[in-house]
Amino acid sequence: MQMIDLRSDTVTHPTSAMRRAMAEAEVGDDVFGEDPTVNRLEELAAERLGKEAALFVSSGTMANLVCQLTHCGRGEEMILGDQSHIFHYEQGGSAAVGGIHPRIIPNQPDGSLDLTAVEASVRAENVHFPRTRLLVLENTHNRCDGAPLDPEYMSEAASLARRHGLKLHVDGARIFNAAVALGIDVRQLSGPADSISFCLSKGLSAPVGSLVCGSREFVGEARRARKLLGGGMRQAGVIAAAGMVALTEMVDRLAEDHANARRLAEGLAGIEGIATDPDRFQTNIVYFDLIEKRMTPAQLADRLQERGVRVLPVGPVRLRAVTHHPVTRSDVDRALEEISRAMKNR
Ligand code: TLP
Repeated sequence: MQMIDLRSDTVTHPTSAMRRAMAEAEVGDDVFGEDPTVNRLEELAAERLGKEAALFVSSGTMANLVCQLTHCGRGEEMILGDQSHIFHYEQGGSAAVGGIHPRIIPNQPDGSLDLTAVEASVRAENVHFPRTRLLVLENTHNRCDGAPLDPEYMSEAASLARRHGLKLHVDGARIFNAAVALGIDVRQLSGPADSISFCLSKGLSAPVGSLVCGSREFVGEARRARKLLGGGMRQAGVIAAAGMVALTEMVDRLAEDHANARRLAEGLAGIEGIATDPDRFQTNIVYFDLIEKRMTPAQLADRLQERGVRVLPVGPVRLRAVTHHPVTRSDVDRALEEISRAMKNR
C-alpha cells in the first residue's frame, strides 16, 4: 500500500530529473565561490525574483536567520506576526543567536499584519527603547491557512518600512505558491522586499536548500552570516543541481497542488465530525478541526496512518494536510475515503 503523506510539502522526494542532475553535477568549492552549479542556481534565483544577487543556504530556517542577522544588530528590534514561522518554529534563533528583540503583532486571518498597528509599534528614538530595524512578513502564510499576500499589500508594507527607515524581510518559503495562486509573476511579490527567502525543498520537491535574495551588498553580508552559522558548504553543486530542476520544472505545476488542496478541503467539509471552510484555502495548505471530542487529533492521525494516510496534528482540535508532488487527485479521493471511514469507526 502506497502511503499518502499529507503532513507537509517538506516530505517530497527528488524527481528522476533531479536525481540525474545531481549525479552529473559539475562541482567546486563553494566557500571559494567556485562551484559552477551553485553559482548558476544563485544567478537563476536572483533573476527569477528580480534581485541583484542570491545566496544558497541549507534550509528555510537558516535563510531567515541569516537575513535577520544581516539586517539587525544585538538589542535591535524586529516587528513580526504572532503566527509567523520565525516566531513559532525557529527556536527563537533570532534571540538565541542574534540578540534580536522580537516585537509581536497579531496576524490577521489572511496572514497580513495591520499596517496601522505596525506603524504604531515602530519605536521613537529614546534612550529607553531598542531601535526598530526590521519588518518581517510571511508569504504564503503557513499558520494562516497558507494565505498569499498580494502585491498591493506588499508594496504598502514596504513603503511604511521605508518611511520609518526599516528594512522589509519576506519569509517566502512558499512564495511561488503565492505567485501561482494569484496568477502573477513572482517579482511582483518579491520586488518590494529588501530581502526574501524561499525554499526549494517544499512544494518545489528538491531534497535540500533555500535561497536568500536581495541587493548585491546585502547578499555579500548575508554570505558572512551564513559562514558564521557554519553554513558555508563545499561541493554543494550536488544539491544545487536539484534546485535548478526545481526552479525550472516544478513551479507551474503548483497549481495542481492548489486544486488538490481545494478538493481535499471540500471533501473534508462534508465529513461528519469535521469542520473546515474550503473558501479559506487558496494554496496547498488545509487545516481542519475535530468538532466532536471523542477522538483527539493525534488519535485520528494514528488511525489514518494504519490506513496509509498521514496528516499532522497541530493543536488540541486541529490537524493539517498539505498537498504536494506527487500526490494526485485520486490520492486525495482515497485520503478522503479513509478519513471518512476513520471518523465513522471512532
Ligand atoms: N515549515 C515546516 C515546519 O517547520 C512547520 C512545515 O512543515 O510547514 N518558513 C516557513 C513559512 C515554513 O513553513 C518553514 C518550514 C520554514 C520557514 C523553515 O524551513 P526549513 O524546514 O527548511 O528550515
